[in-house]
Amino acid sequence: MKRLLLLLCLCLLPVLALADATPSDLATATDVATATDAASPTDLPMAEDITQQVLLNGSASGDHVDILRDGKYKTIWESKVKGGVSSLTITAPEGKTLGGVLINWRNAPEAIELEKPDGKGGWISMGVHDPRHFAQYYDLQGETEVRISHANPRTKHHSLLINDLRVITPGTPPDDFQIWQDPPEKVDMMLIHGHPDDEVLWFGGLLPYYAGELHKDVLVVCTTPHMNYRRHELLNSLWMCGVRIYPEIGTFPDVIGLRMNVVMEKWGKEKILAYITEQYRKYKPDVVVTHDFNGEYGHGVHKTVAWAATKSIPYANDPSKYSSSYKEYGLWEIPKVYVHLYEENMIEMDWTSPLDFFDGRTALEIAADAFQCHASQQNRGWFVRDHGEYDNALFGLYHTLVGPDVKGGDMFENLE
Ligand SMILES: [Ca+2]
Repeated sequence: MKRLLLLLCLCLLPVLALADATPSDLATATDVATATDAASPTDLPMAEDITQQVLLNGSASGDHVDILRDGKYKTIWESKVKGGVSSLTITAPEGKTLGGVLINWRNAPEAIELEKPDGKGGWISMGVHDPRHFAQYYDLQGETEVRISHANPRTKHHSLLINDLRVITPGTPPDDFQIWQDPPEKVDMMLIHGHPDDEVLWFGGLLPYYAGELHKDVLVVCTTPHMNYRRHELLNSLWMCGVRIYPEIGTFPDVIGLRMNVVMEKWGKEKILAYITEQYRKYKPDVVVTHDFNGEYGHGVHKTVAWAATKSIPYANDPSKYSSSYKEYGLWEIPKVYVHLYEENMIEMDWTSPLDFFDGRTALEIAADAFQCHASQQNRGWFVRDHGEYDNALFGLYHTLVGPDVKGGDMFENLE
């Protein structure tokens, strides 16, 4: 089931990408199309993960290339200049070809050029790609050797900084191989939270249930990117939960402490309100879910996010507020907004039913596994719990255009 869905997603990618394609996007879209090539699911062999078998910059190991494939996001590789170009080359092992590479960038660079050998000792271009994502898939089109470098001739000598990568042969990628979709013009649900790991700690089975099981278009907005390795932990967690739309990752710094006014001062009241208002207008969610007003255990960032997410509800539909995003995206009136642990119009979600998408596992079990993706946040006393003081199954309907929930347990009640 999951494999079929992923295949469908892959088939849709060219269409989505072409909707507002730039020349560099067109290269990406065309490349993705060759990956699946309209074959039926039974025609496509499973891709083989050859990460540990490829030569990286001509090396099987050593020369620091092993930190590119040690599975750790804290070990970061930096490219060196060779022949005037700072690049990464990937060479297939004997008898195999390169299907694609997933690169976890330390910094998502500007446009990247993919090249292949021209047979005369030089390189010819396979296309220019705008990475956009911190975890970016590149189709390597069955070549045996490729070179990756900055596309801009003026920055060809600039370093590439990569946390980790994975390489596969042509075919259907493994389930955990992240090929992210750009957000559609309108989403079903938006989860707005503060830090990587909040998405499962305080919202429990929300993402596995709505994004995975029900295939809703769910966009996660994480306001605080934190360290680069935590961005990748977040992406791993979201992918495990069945989210396939690449998240919006904000640039608001983390602020340690419980006081909301300290966070507000650092973030800027107007800046966070403008940011959230823009997300509402841009992605037009039917349902928004956000933090507890009391910040769960009192975290100032969580409190500020809840405040801004609710304060911005009328702003999204008010042309006098933040005119630049109004001019770009128009207005949006959000039908329903849920706040974690909000005591009015409270509903209790059931995260404990077996889900087909996850082969009978429950949304809560998947969320608990996804929390393990946050390797840097383990053993700190946090658990994914649908009970107790910070029960991740309790939400209050803070705002509704479609009346109160009557049955409960369904955030899309009265919308469908
Ligand atoms: Ca690494």
